[in-house]
Amino acid sequence: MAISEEFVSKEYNAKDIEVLEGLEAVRLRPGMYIGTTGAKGLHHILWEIVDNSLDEICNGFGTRVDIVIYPDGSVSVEDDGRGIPVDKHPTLGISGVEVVFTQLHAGGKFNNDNYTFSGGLHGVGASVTNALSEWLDVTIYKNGKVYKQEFHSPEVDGKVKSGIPRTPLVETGETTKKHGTYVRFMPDRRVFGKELLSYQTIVTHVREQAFLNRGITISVEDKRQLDDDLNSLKSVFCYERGLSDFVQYLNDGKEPLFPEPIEFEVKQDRFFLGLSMQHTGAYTESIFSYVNSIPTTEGGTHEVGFKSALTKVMNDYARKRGLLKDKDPNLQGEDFREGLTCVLSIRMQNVQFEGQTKTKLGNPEIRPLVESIVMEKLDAYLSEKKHFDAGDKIIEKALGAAKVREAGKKAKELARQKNNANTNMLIGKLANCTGRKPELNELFIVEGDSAGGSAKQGRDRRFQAILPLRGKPINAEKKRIDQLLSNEEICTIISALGANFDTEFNVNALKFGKVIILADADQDGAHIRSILLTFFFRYMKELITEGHLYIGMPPLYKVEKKDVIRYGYDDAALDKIIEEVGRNYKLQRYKGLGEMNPEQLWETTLNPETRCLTRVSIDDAAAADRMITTLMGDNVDARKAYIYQFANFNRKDEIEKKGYLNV
Ligand code: TTJ
Repeated sequence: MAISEEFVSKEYNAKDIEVLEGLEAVRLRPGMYIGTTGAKGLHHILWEIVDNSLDEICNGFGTRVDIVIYPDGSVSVEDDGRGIPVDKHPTLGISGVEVVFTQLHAGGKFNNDNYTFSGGLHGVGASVTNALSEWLDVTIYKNGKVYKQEFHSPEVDGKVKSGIPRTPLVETGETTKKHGTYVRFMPDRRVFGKELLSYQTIVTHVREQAFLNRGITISVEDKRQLDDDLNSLKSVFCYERGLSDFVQYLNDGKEPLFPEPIEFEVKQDRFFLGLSMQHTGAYTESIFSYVNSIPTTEGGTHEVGFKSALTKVMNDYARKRGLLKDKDPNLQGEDFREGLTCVLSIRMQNVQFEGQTKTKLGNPEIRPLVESIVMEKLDAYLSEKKHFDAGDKIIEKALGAAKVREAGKKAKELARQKNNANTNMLIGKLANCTGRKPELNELFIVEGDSAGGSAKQGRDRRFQAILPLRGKPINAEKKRIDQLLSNEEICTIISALGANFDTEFNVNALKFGKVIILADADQDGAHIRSILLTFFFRYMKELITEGHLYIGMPPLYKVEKKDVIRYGYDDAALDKIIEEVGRNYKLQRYKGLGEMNPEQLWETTLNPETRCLTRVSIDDAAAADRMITTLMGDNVDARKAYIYQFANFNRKDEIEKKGYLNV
């Protein structure tokens, strides 16, 4: 558009000053608004846009949301809602469209009167997406007309003006019936580097949203990926039964104890609750809770209310049905949750999030509210004769769980005694260090005996201990605690750390200040890393929250030329090294840790002066846990791919900072 330069300089100057300051703050500190400028942040700016469309559709003003990824790296979101308001905002004096895309936190000012519940409550608004985009175009179909406006982030005098209008909002045509909003934007490479949108990540997120919002249709199309007929990769999600479809998806591959999930929905003026649950033969509980479509991974008052209602109603039911006798004690809450898959979704106003990852609902009034609703609805459900089969199956499962709980207690007690009395035997494999200051000591958990052997020889034994792992440790997610404790690798780790586990975990008793997971950079290694992360996340959380858990990063390549040796940690780093050393070099590709001799392992991976370590954050661990447990269903390939991607996530971040290592 030819008008743009003049337009920007003349008409928009004055009133945009404060706006620009707002969006420039986002540019200066993207992390404050979207967490990271890695893959997560990049997707976050897409969710900001998608959330707006979902809000509109979920409030009944449309039926579908379509997402398209283009070969140039841009992405579009379109809905068939009412269209963003185009008239002038009464106090700000600019169009509604401009408010949405240029005013920080416009969501709050703008949406609350229009919607009872807003999914984007956690969101920072579409203006943040605009601020972090090279360009953003919006088209609105409304009142029989088509409107367009463009924004961009040009560099002026060496400074980025972020998210300024490139054109005013203009009426460009007519339309008969079409209504809705279309937004396409280009995430800014100056912010996100070479990071790319992931079709798989978008599909997983969108599928979850489609489960949570029954009946709406969301599609994702990736025009970067074409099949032989030149059709792009595409998925469409629409679930008529919503939460129950979600539960059945989660239970895919498990054995449900009764055919139809138990489900109910309640709307009370400004509050909504939806619940679906079904037990399977599994031993773990999988409760997925959401507030305004945001996953509450750490639980909170709504989950507490649900759990206590479940315990009360089921004990009551068991007595009514004669499955518990007067003399029998009540079953415990955890008994009723063995093998439970449950999705709890509430919508409410004035949400307070708490917890380490701000994914725990804090509102105290919600606990009794959810408890009373679930008690009433679950009781009513189970009082129908046709549901006795489901009810009885749950009781039967809980009675079994109670028995195992007693057995588990004994196993745990036994393990504890073993840990205390027999530590030396159990940690026979551990090559301990000699240092007496736990906070300075490091424990390397190393994949494979041969790498373990090299590490034992290559380490500095004054402060580095090595624990080689033989096979794959048992997946903590899949097993009961007594089975977990019969796994030698798990017991060895618990003993070596010397700080007990589960509710008795005592971070102050740790024998090592740093616990470093060292696995190969292949899929097997990634799997082992994620199993260990899941175990630590579930049974030794403070190890992560207090910053003691690390991932070690062995190099993939060694380049040797005369007496110069350099190590590359990924392909890009290798290219760079080769460019720098010139011709006639010797290249070695490490397939695994086991291929390195003790000196090499010391130089690249053990030596604190030269190694690359990444501290595991609770966010990483929670994401691993969530992904491993759930959203992949029984799609083994997707699960593997995701685990691999996740497990390398740390690696990638670190490599960006460091690239390669010189010794
Ligand atoms: C707000 O209340 C009046 C009628 O329009 C409502 C609204 O803003 N609807 C709306 C916003 N529908 N879709 C959007 C939207 C869609 C995308 C793709 C991006 C953004 C920022 C908003």
